[in-house]
Amino acid sequence: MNKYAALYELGKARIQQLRQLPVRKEQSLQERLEEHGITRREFIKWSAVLTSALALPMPFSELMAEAAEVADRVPLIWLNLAECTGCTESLLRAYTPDISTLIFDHVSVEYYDAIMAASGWQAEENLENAMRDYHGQYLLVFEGAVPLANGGTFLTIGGKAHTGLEIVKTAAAGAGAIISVGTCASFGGVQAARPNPTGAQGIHTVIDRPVVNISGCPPSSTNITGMLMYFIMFGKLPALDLLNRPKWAYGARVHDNCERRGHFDAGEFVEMFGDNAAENGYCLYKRGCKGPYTYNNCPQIRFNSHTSWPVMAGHGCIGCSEPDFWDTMADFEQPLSNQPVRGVDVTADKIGTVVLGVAAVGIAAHAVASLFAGTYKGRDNQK
Ligand code: FSX
Ligand code: SF4
Ligand code: F3S
Repeated sequence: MNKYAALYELGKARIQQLRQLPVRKEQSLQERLEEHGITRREFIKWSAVLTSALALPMPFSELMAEAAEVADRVPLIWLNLAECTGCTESLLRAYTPDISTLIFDHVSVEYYDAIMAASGWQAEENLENAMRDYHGQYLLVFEGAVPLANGGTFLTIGGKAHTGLEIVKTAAAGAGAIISVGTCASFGGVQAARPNPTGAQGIHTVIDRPVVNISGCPPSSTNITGMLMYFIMFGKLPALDLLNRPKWAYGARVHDNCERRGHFDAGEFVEMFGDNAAENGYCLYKRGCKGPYTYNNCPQIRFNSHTSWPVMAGHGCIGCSEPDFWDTMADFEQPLSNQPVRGVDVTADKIGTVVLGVAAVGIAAHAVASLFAGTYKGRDNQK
């Protein structure tokens, strides 16, 4: 059996297993979609798009649709720690709820600090009940970093003043799978920027279990929903890179799929924001774009109901899905010059200042690509 056939069988068995579990939502997904005027056809299209975002062959789109229908059988606990809540905003704040948002609504959210109605003692009780009732089964999502300085007291939550560190450890012990959403939960994020007074760290550093990192500040709603759907569909974690990010989302650089890449290769750069080159959509490398150093699928997936992404909006990528980007990628509007991968700067300057023939530009661009390929070759840890 080839690997896709085996995965398909695994997905089918998992969905069958989920169907046996009690329905947890009054409304079926079908009714929910109809209420928002979303047709079956649009839903099928959504399944196909998410399937291709997960780098799965098209027959899996049928499984994706079925998995979405039984998503209410999977209990989810979402905990907010030290962060700005932008990740939640990225997922839920659409002008009109898109299909991803509605599917997320359909998942059995047992506890979610940022959006639930309960507060205080009642909220704490809800969390304790959910962790007890669904021990070993719940999908646990962390949003935000965990501060470790002063015994973790920079972050205490609720009437019992549990530290973030205590909450992370307790919740992780009973989880079926753990996902860190956002660069803060993945790598510490803005809290961990130098000098990191609260000792903030990514979640995976304080627990002894595998954690999938969906980095980005914030990540796209597709990357968040895609990861949830992958777990619902297969009951296991996807292939990950060395930073524990799913390869389907973080397997290529922003630069590899950027719509301005042709301008980079042709040596056509924006020199100043507002110049003619900017108006013409030229490459933003010289205005500090960190797309060549950043692994994410933003150019294909985009944000805000798939309407735009940073480079499309006219600003360079700031490297928000990479560890320590606040320190290592700044100045955000200047190219890196003293970084380990500075070869790209030299080459781009040459491309920008020397009049080269088409062939020579091609060779230079190829050299840049190879340089990065070489730099990052060691990151993959799974086939
Ligand atoms: Fe961090 Fe997410 Fe940036 Fe904000 O919570 S990844 S600061 S967008 O919201 O964690
Ligand atoms: Fe796109 Fe930035 Fe790469 Fe230019 S440097 S092609 S703007 S990702
Ligand atoms: Fe972040 Fe760069 Fe994408 S800044 S949102 S990784 S384009």
